[in-house]
Amino acid sequence: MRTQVAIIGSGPSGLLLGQLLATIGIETVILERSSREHVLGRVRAGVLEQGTVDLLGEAGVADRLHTEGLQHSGISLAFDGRLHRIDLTGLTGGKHVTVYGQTEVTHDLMDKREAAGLVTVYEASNVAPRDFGGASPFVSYHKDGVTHRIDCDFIAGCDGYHGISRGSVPEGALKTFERQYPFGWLGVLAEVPPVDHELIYANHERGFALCSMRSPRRSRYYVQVPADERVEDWPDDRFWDELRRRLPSQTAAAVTTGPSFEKSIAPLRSFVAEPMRFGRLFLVGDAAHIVPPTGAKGLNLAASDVRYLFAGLREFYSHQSEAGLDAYSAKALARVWKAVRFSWWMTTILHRFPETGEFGQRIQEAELDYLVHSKAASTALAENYVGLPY
Ligand code: FAS
Ligand code: PHB
Repeated sequence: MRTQVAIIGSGPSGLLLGQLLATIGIETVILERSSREHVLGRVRAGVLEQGTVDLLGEAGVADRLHTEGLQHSGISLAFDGRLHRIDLTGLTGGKHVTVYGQTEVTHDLMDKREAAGLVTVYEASNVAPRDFGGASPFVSYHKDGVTHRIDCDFIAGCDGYHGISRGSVPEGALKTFERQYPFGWLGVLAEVPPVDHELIYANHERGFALCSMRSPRRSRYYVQVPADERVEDWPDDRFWDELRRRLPSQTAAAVTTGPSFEKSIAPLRSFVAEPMRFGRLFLVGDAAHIVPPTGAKGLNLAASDVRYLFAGLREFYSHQSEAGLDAYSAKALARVWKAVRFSWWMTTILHRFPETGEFGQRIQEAELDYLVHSKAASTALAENYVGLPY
């Protein structure tokens, strides 16, 4: 088989790149190691920057997003027993974010791809990018007991943090940067109305909590837990009690509880791999970088990588120029590192770090107090949260 761009991974990165390329007639094949159901069963991000919404529109998959997505003009920080609202829209000259689950984004992209009859090979095993150092790369994979080969012009490694693409890069060609956090996020989904019309990020001596949502009827909540915590030790009652203990009393009293239908623990880490291009292989999204979800940047960074790579591929196929492809890694990394910094900063001011002791606690309190009483500081948070320019 031959295609123009072989895409490894059917998450948001791979699907969005495939859809954008389809809009300009570039052929792709997506190779996914899991089943379609497994990919759709993952519950992850919830907040989209305007740039991500615009890119989904360019890909022709924003109809449901525009009718079901929730536009938010602010977030609240909870500390010292009260809520402090950050006016995202007022501080950024009219920008906002849209709350729309990654699961829905993935669903919309899959539906569009299938409607166009584009090829996604699910449950492909032993997927391997090959000969990407030269001009004739290919991808091999196993399916139904047969080894297959797809010759292509380019390979997009959209296979996430645990994928094969980054691991296929020659030894020594890659530099990585990592910070592990000593905690994770225990998240639940429940068919109950959200506690507030906007998101609430809570700093509390017992630990961080986040009140988010998926719709006016479906809530998404998180509490910080130790990195080695087990989800089976958290029955619903324990979760709801802990969440309410970390919120201001009025907010806690307004929480509607109910049975969770999804409950999982996500580890938190900051990770960047440099560079993001190796000949004809490009790393995209979580394959190249991971951020703690505190800044709601993971999915949005994947979208900005896709934007840059799509522009480079469009220039190559339309004008036989490699300038955009040559610039991809530096351009993507410049935006990645700003989002990594913001996500690290949001994580450090909102989570409990026992090892920093009383001094660290006082520094956090001073940072939060300054943040909500300084227009300059609030503006800096707001412009990063809604998304920096591309
Ligand atoms: P993905 O990991 O989504 O997709 C990669 C795909 O490649 C997967 O379908 C995988 O099955 C496939 N794959 C892997 N190895 C393969 C191989 N060898 N061959 C073929 N296919 C292979 N971001 C936020 O903004 N907010 C959040 O709250 C948030 N929560 C998260 C919780 C968890 C547990 C995780 C892991 C991430 C979370 N993220 C969050 C970040 C997340 O949304 C990612 O940024 C987003 O999924 C990135 O999309 P992709 O780059 O497509 O990677
Ligand atoms: C979510 O709704 O899943 C969500 C929202 C904001 C974040 C992280 C996760 O910062």
